[in-house]
Amino acid sequence: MTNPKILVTSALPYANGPLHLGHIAGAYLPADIYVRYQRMKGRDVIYICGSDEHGVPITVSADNEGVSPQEIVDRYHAMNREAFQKLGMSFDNYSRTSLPLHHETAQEFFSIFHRNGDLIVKTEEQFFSEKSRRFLPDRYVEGVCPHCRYDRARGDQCDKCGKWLEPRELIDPVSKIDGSRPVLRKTGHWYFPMGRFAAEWKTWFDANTWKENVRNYCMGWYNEGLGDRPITRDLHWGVPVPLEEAKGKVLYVWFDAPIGYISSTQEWAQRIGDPDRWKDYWCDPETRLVHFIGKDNIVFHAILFPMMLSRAGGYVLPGAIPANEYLTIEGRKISTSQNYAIWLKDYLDLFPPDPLRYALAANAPETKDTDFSWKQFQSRNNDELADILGNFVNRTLTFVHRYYGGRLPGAGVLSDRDRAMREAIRRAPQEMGEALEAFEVRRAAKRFMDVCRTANKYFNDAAPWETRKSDPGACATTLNLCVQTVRTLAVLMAPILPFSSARLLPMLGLETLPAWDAAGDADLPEGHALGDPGILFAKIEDDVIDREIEKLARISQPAAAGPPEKASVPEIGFEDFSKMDLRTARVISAERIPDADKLLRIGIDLGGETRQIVAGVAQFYTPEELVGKTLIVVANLKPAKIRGVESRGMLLAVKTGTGLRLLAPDGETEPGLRIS
Ligand code: B3M
Ligand code: ZN
Repeated sequence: MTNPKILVTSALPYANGPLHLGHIAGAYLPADIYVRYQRMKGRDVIYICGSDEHGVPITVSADNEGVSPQEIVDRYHAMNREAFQKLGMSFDNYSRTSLPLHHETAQEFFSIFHRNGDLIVKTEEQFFSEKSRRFLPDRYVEGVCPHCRYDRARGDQCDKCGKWLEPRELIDPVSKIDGSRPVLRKTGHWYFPMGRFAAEWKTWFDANTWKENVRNYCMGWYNEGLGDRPITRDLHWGVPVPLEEAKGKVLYVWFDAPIGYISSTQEWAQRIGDPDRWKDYWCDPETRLVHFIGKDNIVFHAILFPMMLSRAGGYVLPGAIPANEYLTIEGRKISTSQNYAIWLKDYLDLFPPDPLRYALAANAPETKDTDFSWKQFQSRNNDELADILGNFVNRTLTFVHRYYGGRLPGAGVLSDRDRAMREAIRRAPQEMGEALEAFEVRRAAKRFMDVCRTANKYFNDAAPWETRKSDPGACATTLNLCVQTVRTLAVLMAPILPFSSARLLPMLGLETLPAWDAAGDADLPEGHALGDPGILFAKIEDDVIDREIEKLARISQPAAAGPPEKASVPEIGFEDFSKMDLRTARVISAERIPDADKLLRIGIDLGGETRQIVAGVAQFYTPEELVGKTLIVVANLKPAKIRGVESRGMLLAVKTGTGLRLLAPDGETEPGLRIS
């Protein structure tokens, strides 16, 4: 096979806030693992990213803090770049879209389309705040989604159903800056007529294989009609539209941001002193362009950007889009507005990067949402990294130091067991590589740990501490194979656990890491001198983990009436279910809580015991209609304070299209009965 060029991108994170584990698990870590693997395969790969510094997410953050957008992007660009670096993200370039180079490149695209007649100008009515005297594009307006009725849909996209919206489509729109009801006002904008290019796009799209979520989202949009999409905005922050008659308008952030991949590559080429080098990747149809993104970005990477590249002409189009699903934390959806997240920076202040890389890789949200729990993280570190991988490496290296003076003993005749071990490490690079080529980092991580398990078991079964006396030849063979296996593992672990691999190298007495394809060669010579052994993974104690769990539990839930959570729900056994103390409860009192228009303070009778519960049902029930009802409550939920009011238990409810309905037993029922 020839050596294809691979151009890998990760979504440019908005520089309006810190990164959290949800970001990392999806668009970043899997990409870094993939890229590190490709480099070790000797492929011609570059990895491009940078901060997305435009758009309403930035200006809204600036408005909220009362500072300039520049101040926001400077702060978070620096912060995110540093956190990425500490996590070991190996970008070839990490740029930012506020750079003049990016502005020029983005404007160039607009100008090409403008010149070629690929844009339409339309004057249409758009939301305007009379109170603040300004237009309200995109996220400056929120309202009810016309498709799924989610009540906090943003003007550009609904977070719940993922549909791309125009602010005008929202039901009950409200201005985010001043809470006013916006009015419609005429303004002229440039539109990219996606519908006009749809047939051409479809032919290209159908000729490729795509991940299922990418195909499904795209076919959904395509079937609804792609229409004309406005690519300019009435905003003061962004890339100015390069036309005299467009003063005061900027390019839509989703028009300029993907071009950021190109300008970041241009910046890289300049930095390495070969300014045209970016074209080797972007302008070669043989390049494999791979976009790692989250599923909410699919439409932009699989439809809009390929159309832009194709209309501009001469650019390679994406060959793979490994779009990830979401990560939940302790069973709950991440919410930056409620501060419910694990921030990468906070993690890195407490723990080394590798255990997180491994835990997230082993549990990557590839085909469905997955959950991160601190307990599972602890177990991945203690029971897998430390007890299996770390233990195998440590017992092997210390044994060789103790009994062979730190020099590799030679192997004699191989037994069946030895041959099986030898075969396992010979096959492993290929097997793990196949998973990585397919962007399946979960499978790769699992395959890797399986090899570690096999190795650890081999050490146990071969029992060198016994054969050392009874059969020294067999003992030497075992240790030879174990050290060869440690060498194999040092290579295989490098994409996922780069820091640990780098620490293992001197312990193995090696200066450079063997190439991926040489990982299974078992070619360390007899007598090879090992370095000093050390501990690769420290165990994490319960109290450290418990503190983190506590921290998250203290972040209060948005009352019972939050939006339905799309969290993936793992299977549980009956013992898990029976941990929940679900009971019937009769409402004996209910009243509004001052200054909390969604909450009711509810007194319940639990069959002899009375309690107070705070529930977010005030918009759906009056206090009067609740009193006397028999409902269902989780009686053993940890007490919590909601808006300063103690709540002991939680009412069960479902969110329907129109609001919230409390659950009740069918027919007359006593209070306090256990549900089973
Ligand atoms: N900044 C959206 C996001 O962070 C956006 C990605 C741009 S990729 C060109 O979800
Ligand atoms: Zn929706």
